[in-house]
Amino acid sequence: MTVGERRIDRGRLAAQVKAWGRELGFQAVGIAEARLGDAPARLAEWLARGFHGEMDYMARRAALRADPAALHPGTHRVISARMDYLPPEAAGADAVLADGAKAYVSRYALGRDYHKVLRARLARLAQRIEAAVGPFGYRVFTDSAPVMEVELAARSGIGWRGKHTLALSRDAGSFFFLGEIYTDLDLPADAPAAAHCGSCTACIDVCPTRAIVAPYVLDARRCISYLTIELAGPIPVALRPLLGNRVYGCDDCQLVCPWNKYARPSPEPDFRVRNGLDAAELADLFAWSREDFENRMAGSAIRRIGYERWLRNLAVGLGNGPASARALAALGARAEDPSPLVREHVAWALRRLSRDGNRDGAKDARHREGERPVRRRREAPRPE
Ligand code: B12
Ligand code: SF4
Repeated sequence: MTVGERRIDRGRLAAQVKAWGRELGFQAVGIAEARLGDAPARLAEWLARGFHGEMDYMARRAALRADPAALHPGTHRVISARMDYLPPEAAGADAVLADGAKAYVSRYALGRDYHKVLRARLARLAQRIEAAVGPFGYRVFTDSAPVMEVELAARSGIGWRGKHTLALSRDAGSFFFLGEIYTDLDLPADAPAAAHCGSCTACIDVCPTRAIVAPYVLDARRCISYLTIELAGPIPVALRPLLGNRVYGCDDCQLVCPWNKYARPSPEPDFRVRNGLDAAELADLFAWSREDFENRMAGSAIRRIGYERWLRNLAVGLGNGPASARALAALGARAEDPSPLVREHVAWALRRLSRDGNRDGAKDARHREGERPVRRRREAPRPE
């Protein structure tokens, strides 16, 4: 291919891009054609069914999402990159989920906000390409742009789409972020990833809120990740008991997945656990002032939801936990909170704890009426 005046060996450049990506901290890099097949039609159906809930941005920017060249004119190929995020030293997820006095924070949010990390790294990768081929058209994205990231990752060979809708890889499971470089370079595209879920339905069966309504289809309005992060107002009362102690996101559908036996700890210092968030007590977090929240969550993705939503989620966690003197005192101290949102969730939690009586010492708060037990990761299917 020719870039400006230069003749470039496309195959060699593609191999270099992947090697540079690994040097820059990505665990895998793949290249896809900038086409999405029938994915935009499925996106349209998902939106038509209202599964996006209050995420208006998903509907507003659907046309750009459906066509890479509409988002960035001239886009011909998409370089997709994977960065693993499991912090090596984090407390075990199952143990935290089983302890109703503790707060479960999704593994992806235990360290620094990944957006900046990935965007900066992708920009450096693009600069390395530019140094080799001269000026070329590109734009980098991760998460917050109208890009069908999982679809593009699957098409670039990075991973197949699991039934929980996330990208999965045979050698890394699914605990990774995705980012892309949209480019006008005519790089050779990789073969799409083959699927290896077989007949396994562990992720669908384990979901506490039954949010995966069919294989590959998620009703976000029921997903704990949506309820604790995206939803601004009150959490629907019927779903509150099902949240257990999950106060920021949810990992259940990934924790149960047999392929996550192969998930690897991230070498990225930015993803190391901060503020003891891997195994903090709900009551301790609930005692943070607004200033504590702003200071301690600076640089964390959690800061984006703001103090009120954070307290709302913690109140639900406390209401689902043991009715210990600590929990009751923590909730009582916020019964007159200035925020109506927080007050209402605190009142709900106090009613729930008083209804259930003093269960001080109860370890697992999830085995109550109407709640689904969390299952351990399945052993089957054997990797193909
Ligand atoms: C909106 C969003 C959410 C929403 C909705 C999630 C969803 N599944 O749609 C909420 C808030 C619930 C959410 C939660 C989470 N998210 Co999110 N989210 C996104 C975002 C911004 C857009 C996703 C999207 O386009 N959804 C719209 C629907 C229609 O798309 P879809 O699910 O891919 O739908 C496809 C399938 O239904 C498929 N399909 C339908 N029928 C069939 C049939 C067959 C046979 C097949 C093969 C496919 C198929 O076609 C559709 C179109 O492609 C992406 C970033 C991005 N820009 O892509 C991150 C992203 C998907 N999220 C991510 C993460 C990490 C999470 C959480 C794990 C965070 C957490 N721990 O709480 C959870 C996981 C929940 C889950 N099981 O999906 C990562 C996933 C990385 C990975 N390994 O895949 C992404 C890619 C962000 C990133 N840059 O890393 N998320
Ligand atoms: S993240 Fe949790 S609530 Fe959402 S689909 Fe997965 S298991 Fe269900």
